[in-house]
This record gives sequence, C-alpha cells and structure tokens, in this order.
Amino acid sequence: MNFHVLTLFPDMIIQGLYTSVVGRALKAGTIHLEAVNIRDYTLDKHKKVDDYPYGGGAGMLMQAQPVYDAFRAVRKSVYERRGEVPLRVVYLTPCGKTFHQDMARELAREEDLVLLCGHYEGIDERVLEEIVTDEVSIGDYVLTGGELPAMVLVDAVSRMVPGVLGNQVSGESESFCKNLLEYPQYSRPEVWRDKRVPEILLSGDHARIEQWRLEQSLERTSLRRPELYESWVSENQEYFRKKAKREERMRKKEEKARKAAQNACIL
Ligand code: 6GU
Repeated sequence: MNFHVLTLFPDMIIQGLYTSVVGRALKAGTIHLEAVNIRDYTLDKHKKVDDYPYGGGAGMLMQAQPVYDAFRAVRKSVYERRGEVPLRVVYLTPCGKTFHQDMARELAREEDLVLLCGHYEGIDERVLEEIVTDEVSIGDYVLTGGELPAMVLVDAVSRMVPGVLGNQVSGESESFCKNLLEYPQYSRPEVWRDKRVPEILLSGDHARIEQWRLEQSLERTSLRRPELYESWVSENQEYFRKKAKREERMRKKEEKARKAAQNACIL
C-alpha cells in the first residue's frame, strides 16, 4: 500500500508517522509513504501558494495550480509504475463524510491512495472538482489543517493492511467482538493499590475467559455507546438465542441436581 500525501507541511506527516507500529511497517516496507510538498510545485516566483478568496471573507485560500501540479506529479509516477489505473484521491475536510472503520477497511484495498491536505480557509473549488474522488472528515470539530486527519487516516488504514500488526491477530477480528468496544485488560502485578485482577483471568479456562470478555464488551458498549449496542444486537440474534438456550440448559441441570439431592435425603 502506497500513501501519497499532498501537503504544505510534509515534515509534520513524516515526523508523525515514522513512529510506533506504523513507523515500523514503513521501515519494513510493508507500507510506503511519500509526503509531497505542494509548495514545490508553485509557478509563483515568491513560492506563494495562497491568495484572497473572490467575494471577500476571512483568510486565504490555497490556489488551484500548485495543488493540481503536485497531484499530476504523483499521478504520473503511479501511471509509470502501474499503468493508467483509477486513483482514489481523498480530500480531508470537515465538510466530508465522517471517517469510520468500514472506510478504513475499504481504503486498505487500494494499492495507491492520494491524500490531499487543505490549509488556511480551504482550497479553490475548481481543482477539487478536477481531482478529488472522496471527501473525508474525522469528526465534528474544526482543525487548522488536514494534516492531523490525514495521519489519522493513514494510521487506521495501515492497521487494516496485512502484515502491519505483525503476527498478532488481524486488525479486524472476525469474532463476535467485531463492532463492540474493547473489554478491560490487566497485566502484572496481580494486586495494585489493593485492586485485584478479576479472578477469572487467572483461571486458565480459555472458554470462560472468552465468554467473560464478550460480556464485558457488551456491557460497556450498551452503557457507553447504546447505538452501537443496538446494531450489534440486531445483527447477532443468534448469540442471544444460544445464550438463552445455554441458560435454560443450566437451569434444568440445576433443577435435576436439586431433585436428586432431595430424593437422596428422603431415601
Ligand atoms: Cl478532515 N479537516 C479539518 N481542517 N478539520 C477537521 C477535519 C478535517 N475533520 C474534523 N475536523
């Protein structure tokens, strides 16, 4: 997977991403990242990339020409490597569709992904019309530029690329826990400030531990993200049917044991 980030602040992208898990994947060559400085493509003799908006208003706009030429340079190198394939170009903007795990998963299937970061009050609409295929926001708040959102997107998409998370389980668990919040986790020591690790986690009973974790996830999700919980419940009716059956079986078994004990007393 190759990320091409068009930005006025390439150092910010490189510094932010050459760290931790994504940094390791970059160094290992599992994913690739280039940060293209839009300013390098301006034809203005003073290296200017912005200008006042027509019609007035606060701030400056990024001009079309340097953005377009930076994009064309990236597209040319992709075309030389792969032929004239269709290219996804994601513009990071608060006006975009809100970023979501499904989007990360879908974008991870692209071999090349171009990310366009705006700054100032935005970018001349004409170049956006010309090159952008997707507009993405990372949430309902306003940032000063698209660099942090681009880094968020690169991180979330990278961890969906096979090999980035190493040999631990894949970024997308196929199990029941999908689309639920994480269960609580504990590491050594067993007691910290009088707080014990939940006993079940020390039991070595993997089936019961899995069951406990799922229940913790469900409880957390229902309390903190009721809308996620509701959609999980409607997509996992089978889980509740099995749980009800399991509980019914347990009840019958206990009832039988109780009766047997009673009979034993009578005899
Ligand atoms: Cl993608 N850009 C900016 N500037 N602000 C944002 C955003 C993007 N997503 C949330 N806030």
